[in-house]
Amino acid sequence: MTNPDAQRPSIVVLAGGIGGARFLRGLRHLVRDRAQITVIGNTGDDIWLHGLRVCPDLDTVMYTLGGGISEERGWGREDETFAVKDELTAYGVEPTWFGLGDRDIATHLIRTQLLGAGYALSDVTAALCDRWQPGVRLIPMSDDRVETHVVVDDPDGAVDAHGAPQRRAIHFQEWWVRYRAQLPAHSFVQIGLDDAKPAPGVLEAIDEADVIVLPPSNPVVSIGTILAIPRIRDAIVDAPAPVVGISPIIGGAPVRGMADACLSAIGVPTTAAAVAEHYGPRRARIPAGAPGGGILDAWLVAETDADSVAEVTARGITCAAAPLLMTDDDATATIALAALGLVDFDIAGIAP
Ligand code: FO1
Repeated sequence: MTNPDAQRPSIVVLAGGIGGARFLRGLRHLVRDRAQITVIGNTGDDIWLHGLRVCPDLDTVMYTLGGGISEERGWGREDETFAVKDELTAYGVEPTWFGLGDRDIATHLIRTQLLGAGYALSDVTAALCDRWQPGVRLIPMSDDRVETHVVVDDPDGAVDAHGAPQRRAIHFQEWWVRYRAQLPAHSFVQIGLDDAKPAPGVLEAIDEADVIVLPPSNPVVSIGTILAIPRIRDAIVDAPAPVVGISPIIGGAPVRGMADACLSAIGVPTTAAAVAEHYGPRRARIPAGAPGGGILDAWLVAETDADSVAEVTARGITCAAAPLLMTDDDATATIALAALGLVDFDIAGIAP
């Protein structure tokens, strides 16, 4: 029997794509209906493509929790075909480096039509989730358009008047998919960020949360982009709820994706401790005199990084090591339980 939401504890999760979605599936497996899970989804990866609005991270969460994800790719739909993509390629239509599957295109057609009719992205996302029933409340970080672009040396080798490489901003998806993040990123620029407002319900969810979780999503372009939306980071710093994160870096490398390329672009070492430092200890928890303004109360690292526990703890962040490979929902549920335990968040009846 599901308790009315008013009584169920509220878990708020800031999520990007594949890593965040996989974590959410294990978290849902852990709490079942004993807690309400609200996901604040990254939309900085979004792209207009062939006239369609594509929201990769929202769709990855929706498909993964709704049972429609391609497990093999981690994005897009299972049992997918790419006939439309092949036809577009036959017409010589660019870009050909981003594969929209035929089933996936239905989602983008509906989203584009509803956005065109004036509905907000958060309303459109709720409508799409009606079909998929992800078992969580999925809210985009903002209804405003925010797009991550990456400043790189011109891939075609153009140089400026002094013969230095010409710098160019390319869409995150071109950097991520076409160039596999192999072009050194000088910086990330979120177009539209300054004027973006948190989507309806985001600040309220943060303020009313019983616990806030940073899953092993990309700390720069996924969670970092959500935190960069004006007022979201401050809302988390000031929230009554404890904040716990799970390291996306194990043994000096990301488990999947290319978070290392993103971290090096902002001068953060690719280590579990450095990412914790990057998020920062929360004001109330830091030793007197140390720099504060962070958002982390606790940080879960992998067993291979157990030697960093003391360093993170010394920064005022509760830290422990545990197995962090999300090999299946049970393993991920165990990770979620360990993370929630670091901030004494216990849901009655949850068996370890
Ligand atoms: N990733 C790729 O590596 N190649 C693709 O062709 C590709 C297409 C694609 C289509 C829809 C979608 O929702 C995601 C897609 N992705 C693709 C993954 C996407 O780049 C990532 O999910 C995120 O943007 C990073 O988390």
